[in-house]
Amino acid sequence: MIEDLSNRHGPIGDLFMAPGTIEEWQPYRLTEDQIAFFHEYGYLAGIRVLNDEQVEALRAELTQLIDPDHPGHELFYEFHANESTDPSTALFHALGAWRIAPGFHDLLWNPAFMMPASQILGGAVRFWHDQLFCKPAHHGGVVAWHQDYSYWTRTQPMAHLSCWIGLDDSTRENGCVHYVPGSHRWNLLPITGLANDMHAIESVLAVEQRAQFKPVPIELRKGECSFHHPLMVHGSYENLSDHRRRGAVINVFRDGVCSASNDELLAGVPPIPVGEKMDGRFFPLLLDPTA
Ligand SMILES: O=C(O)CCC(=O)C(=O)O
Repeated sequence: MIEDLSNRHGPIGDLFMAPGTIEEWQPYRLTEDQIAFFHEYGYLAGIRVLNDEQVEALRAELTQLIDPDHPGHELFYEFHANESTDPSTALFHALGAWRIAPGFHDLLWNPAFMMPASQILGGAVRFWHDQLFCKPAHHGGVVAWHQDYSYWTRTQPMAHLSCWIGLDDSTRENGCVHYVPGSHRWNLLPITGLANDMHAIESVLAVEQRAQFKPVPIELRKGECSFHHPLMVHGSYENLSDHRRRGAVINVFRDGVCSASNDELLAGVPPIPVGEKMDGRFFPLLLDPTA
């Protein structure tokens, strides 16, 4: 067994530099227009958060993490070598890499992620969980249309944010994420499945929502990210191309979000009673812009 990095609430290595002064934070700040775009459409894309060296370091860790014999494997909250029930397509999906690999751990404290996240959330940023989504070339599976918050109602109020980070160039051909602009203003939709029927969500859409369902592809260069609102309807099509598509996701919420369940919130994590604030070893505060 390896060290469980959830005990470490700060960067371990030097993959990401920690700004020391207000001036050093400036390059990471979003503009007012970018923040306004997020609130208008429910997403913001094309923000660079990794350089090539950081991408390479995370790719190398990912290659090892995918192996179920990895010595830290037991620390994943969830691990689906193939979340698709159709064995002819493959979607690797796992939660909890931050506990196992130093690069994915330190990624949470990446200033290029933390600053935009605090600006969009309008407050201090607390970690919820991470995710890995990987599609191989030629037979990569879909991520069906869904809203993230439909999986997260055990944490309230809804003040959450997702950041999808490309570890490969992601394109229409290799199954990039698509967003339905404006869907962050819709009601909370029920879970209709994550990895099989791309269009299962249609069965729960109102007539007006069907009319407004105009997805846009979010093509990103490796090292770029997109942020999306917890009600944003999003998904990604299969990958039949010659190029694999790997992505890492960081899910956070504004500090102050509470537990809404007395059950385990993530597999193996001690429960937090209903109404108590999410914090402690598994939910570190990443950035408090007022501190
Ligand atoms: O990687 C994908 O295709 C889907 C990612 C996703 O569902 C998410 O970031 O919430």
